[in-house]
Amino acid sequence: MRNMRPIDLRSDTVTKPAAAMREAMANAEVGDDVFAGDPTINRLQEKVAQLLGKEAAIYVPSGSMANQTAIRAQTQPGDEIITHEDNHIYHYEAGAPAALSGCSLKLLPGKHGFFDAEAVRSALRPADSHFPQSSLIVIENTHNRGGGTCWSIDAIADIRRVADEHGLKMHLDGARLLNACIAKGHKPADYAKYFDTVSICFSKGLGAPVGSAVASTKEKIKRVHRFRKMFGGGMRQGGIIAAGALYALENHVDRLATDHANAKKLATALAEIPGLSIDLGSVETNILYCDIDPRLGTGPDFASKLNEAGVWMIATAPQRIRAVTHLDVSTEDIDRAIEIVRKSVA
Ligand code: TLP
Repeated sequence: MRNMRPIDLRSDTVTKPAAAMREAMANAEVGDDVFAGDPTINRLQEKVAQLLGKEAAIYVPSGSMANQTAIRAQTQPGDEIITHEDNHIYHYEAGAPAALSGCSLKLLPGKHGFFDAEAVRSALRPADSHFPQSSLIVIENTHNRGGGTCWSIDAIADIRRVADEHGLKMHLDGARLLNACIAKGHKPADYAKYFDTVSICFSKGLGAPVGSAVASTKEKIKRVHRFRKMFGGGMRQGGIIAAGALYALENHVDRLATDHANAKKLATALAEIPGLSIDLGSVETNILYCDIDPRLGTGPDFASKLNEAGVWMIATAPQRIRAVTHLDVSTEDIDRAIEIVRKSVA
């Protein structure tokens, strides 16, 4: 295995720009984006706003900054954000809602990253000065720790009704929204219309090297712009990287279906290996979680064994590993990965 290229399934963030994307980046027209003068960033922002059916969009350096600027723009210190206990904003953003916006989180349980309108209703704080003020609901779609699962539009619409009754705003962490759209046959705007702010990432399944965007009304994007500056995310000749994002939007959306088929193929084969269990029903897009029987060691042990054998996955819990498919992993790589996992277990 030593001389073979490792199959990197740690995340869809690991993709590297290929020649055509690099060429688009090298040829990008640029300007100073802090003065709104970068034509490539402006073009990207218009395209994202249109895709999501919103008035405006803003390019930001990362998915975390997209979420955190959207949160800061729609909350006050002392507010409470209603979200799922497995959401990225809670697990993987370094405590940012508390640190950057002064907000606490009301965490809802639920299978696969989902919760319903009734759970939101019960989580709402009474209008009493003792309590934090419930002001924002954050939904993640696809849901990363839920297994790349896709929210139903009906469930979102029900939650929106509760939000409207009580004057709450809604943010969509759509880092992988386009995966959900490809899997479910929805348009991005079909989901986005229920949210005040929506983020999407270009550096996950879409395969661009850097960047995310937030879309909303013009007024709200002005606020997000202010917080992007405050959080240190103002960029100058960012058109170089925005060109990679534009290229990804133009060329890498429909091919997400291949990543989904590869994830399904991998999941189906791994589920047959004794000692590995996978909830196959939850594998709707490009992410799969695999529970490891303790007889095979812990999740981290098993991941490091696979790592040495040339298949890179990450442990996300003591007995759980994650694999994510993406455009730098072919169907042949998946076949090879399956063989390597089989041998490692044997
Ligand atoms: N997710 C990464 C890690 O941070 C866990 C991954 O490998 O999956 N929202 C969601 C749903 C995400 O999955 C991620 C990244 C982000 C936001 C943050 O994006 P970045 O890494 O660009 O800040």
